[in-house]
Amino acid sequence: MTDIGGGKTWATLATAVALLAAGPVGAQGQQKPASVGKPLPTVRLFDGKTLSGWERKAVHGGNGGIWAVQNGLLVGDQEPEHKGGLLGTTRSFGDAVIELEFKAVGFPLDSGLFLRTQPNGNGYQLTIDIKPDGSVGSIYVPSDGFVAQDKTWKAKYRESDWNTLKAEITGQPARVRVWLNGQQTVDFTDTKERLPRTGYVGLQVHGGGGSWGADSRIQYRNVRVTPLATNVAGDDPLTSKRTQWWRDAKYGMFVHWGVYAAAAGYWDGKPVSGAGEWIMNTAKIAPTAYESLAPKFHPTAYDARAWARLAKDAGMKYLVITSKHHDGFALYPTKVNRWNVADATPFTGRDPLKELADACRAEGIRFGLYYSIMDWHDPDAVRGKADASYVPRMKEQLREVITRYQPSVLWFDGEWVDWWDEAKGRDLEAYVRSLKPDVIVNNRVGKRKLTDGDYETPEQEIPRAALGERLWETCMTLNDTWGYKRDDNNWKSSEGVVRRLADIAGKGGNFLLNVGPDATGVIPAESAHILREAGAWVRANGEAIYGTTYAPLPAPAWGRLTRKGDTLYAIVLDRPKTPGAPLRLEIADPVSKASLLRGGATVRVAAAGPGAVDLYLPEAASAEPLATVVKLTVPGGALTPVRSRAERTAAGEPLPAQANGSYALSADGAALRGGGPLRLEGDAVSNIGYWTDAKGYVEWFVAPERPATYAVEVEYACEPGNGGPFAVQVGPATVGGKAEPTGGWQSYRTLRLGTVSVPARRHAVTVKATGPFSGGLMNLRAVRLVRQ
Ligand code: FHN
Repeated sequence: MTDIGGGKTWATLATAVALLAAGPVGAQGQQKPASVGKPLPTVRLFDGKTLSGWERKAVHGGNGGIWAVQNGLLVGDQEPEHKGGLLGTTRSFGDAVIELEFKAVGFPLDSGLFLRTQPNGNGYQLTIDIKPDGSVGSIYVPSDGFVAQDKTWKAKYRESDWNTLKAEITGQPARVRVWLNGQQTVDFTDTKERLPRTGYVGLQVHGGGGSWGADSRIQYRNVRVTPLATNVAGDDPLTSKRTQWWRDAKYGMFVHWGVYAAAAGYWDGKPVSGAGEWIMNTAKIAPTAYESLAPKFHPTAYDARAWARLAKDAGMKYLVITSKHHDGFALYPTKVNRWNVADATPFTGRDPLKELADACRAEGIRFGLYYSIMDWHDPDAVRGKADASYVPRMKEQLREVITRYQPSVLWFDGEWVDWWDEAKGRDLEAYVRSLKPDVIVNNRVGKRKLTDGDYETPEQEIPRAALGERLWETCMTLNDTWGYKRDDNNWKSSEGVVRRLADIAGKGGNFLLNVGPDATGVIPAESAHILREAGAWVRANGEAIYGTTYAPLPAPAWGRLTRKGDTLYAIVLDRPKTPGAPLRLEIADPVSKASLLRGGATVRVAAAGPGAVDLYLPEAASAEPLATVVKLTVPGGALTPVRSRAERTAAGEPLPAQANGSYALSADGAALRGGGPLRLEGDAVSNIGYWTDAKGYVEWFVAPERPATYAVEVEYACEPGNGGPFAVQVGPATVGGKAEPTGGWQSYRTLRLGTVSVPARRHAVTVKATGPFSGGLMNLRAVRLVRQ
């Protein structure tokens, strides 16, 4: 928290004051009153007994301040050397009303309330200060110094007595209103839109000033937050009954089917690159020419029941099929135009969507529909014409499919066209919800804003970590195309499917995995085989997937963790190479019992130092083909968050060793240094890529308790024509190597570089280029320090 020192801060203060001069900010119509959403159930942030739901945030050079529960009160104090800190909620909030009571016991050095705070403390947040001069009110955003400060605002709080503070923050740009003891003291709008849409709520105890030991405590009680609905549905998708089935389902089938299947990736007898369903665009085919595909779309082998049964066998709980893709072809008999299966193809008298909707219901699979806003076939689906003619036609088609097939999910796409905007998105969302209030809608109904629809839609990738405050679903192809292409046989393996599902479930997301049936109506045999093979595992271990969410624990290198109440599921994707060797699990809470999910054989749990246990898999575990699930009971269910490896490395903290004293330093725990395009990427397993700048390097920290010698191994991949010399430095010791091509950016191999010996202390471990290299140095997956 910068005191009003820096010039820059002065500048913004000046503007802010100017703003104020205009009287309560906003009176001049600067701020459009944010539409305050419907209040959702109030959440008690402080239960009067524990600090569950809170974690100390290392900001302002402190480690979070000293926080304790005393006689039902939340008491904050600064650390020695006047280091201040923040106690933040583990959950993030968007639009909300925060209410609390505070009492300044001694001489609180600048305490206060933080809103929309970013996990890493970087970036903007909003601070409502409780100042030593007894005033509450100055609002400021870091690095801009004081945004606004004016005497009229500085309502005085009652010293050594309880005060009520209420803050409401809504919209983007954010509008903030604050009441002290019922009197409004602030009405501020972040016109520069610096504040993010969401962030955690923080209670601050500020360091500096006053001599340590002087009573600088602040007491809080009755701390609660009432989230305000920001979505059209007017509820909180994270917790509402409306989304419960979807959150529990975790795994669904995506179906891309249409006349492009008749092209199968070819036009004029020539293969066309890119995704099959994009052939009209990629091959620049005019609508009239493209219509020649329709007569070839005659799916006589179409068996909707078989599709629904395959989804079931795969362990999938819902299915989303393309009712209309970008080519505008409607896979159902629409009355809106003749470019549909009934009027344009020989597949007359049948309604593929009706048959599939019925089949899904018969198999207990939830039915959903994909609909493309972009439409290459409709001449009015362009800027300037769409609003008047195309959008009404689109709405009519949506009315048709919603009323006829009652989809549980509407999966919009193609929203990136320049004639579509947020307002149209909210209008369309309100329209489809008026037709089916409980429908679940993805964020592509609008412009993928955090307030659009119910969930995020990462495509062909898996987020690095749980998104926490937002539902999400990764959609992915089984090969490299969504629509059928007869030559695309780059299939993922069933093991790859299970690993991705475990990774996604371990981050609290859903997985929508695609099939592209051919023009006869048959789902490619390879797809069916992979889904069934993975499905055997999913159905046998479903308890560890369905109805679970993520655990606030670092994902182990050997697997993924899901959680349901006080049960933790450890999905072991890589069993120990050395028989009988344990698996190290970082967890701060006691594990009362552990067993194999399948068969129930006991798993021995041994303490492994502070914040970790070792799991010893019984023989029976090796019977599992794809992955083994260990079911652990953590009494009380309140898992103490353990920070991720990346967070600890970012804080310069050493990562824990494995049971055998070795270190597995994975890409997702590294700090990326030196700037440049270096980045973390990859889907099921992360790697560091885009290593094209020699200044870029990666770093971790280790701290062996005794002097140690390690064999250094590097797991990397390198495309022909790339690569070069590099070195791994472990504290004072360095070993060098050369990243030779490995056959491709996804063909990983392990390179043994030699051994290093280091004393018992904290060491930085870095990987740096040591000479010129062509293209990219390597894709780095992990560095292993194998204890000798
Ligand atoms: O362009 C489409 C693509 O064809 C496919 O439908 C995917 C599925 O999520 N969505 C779009 C690309 O983002």
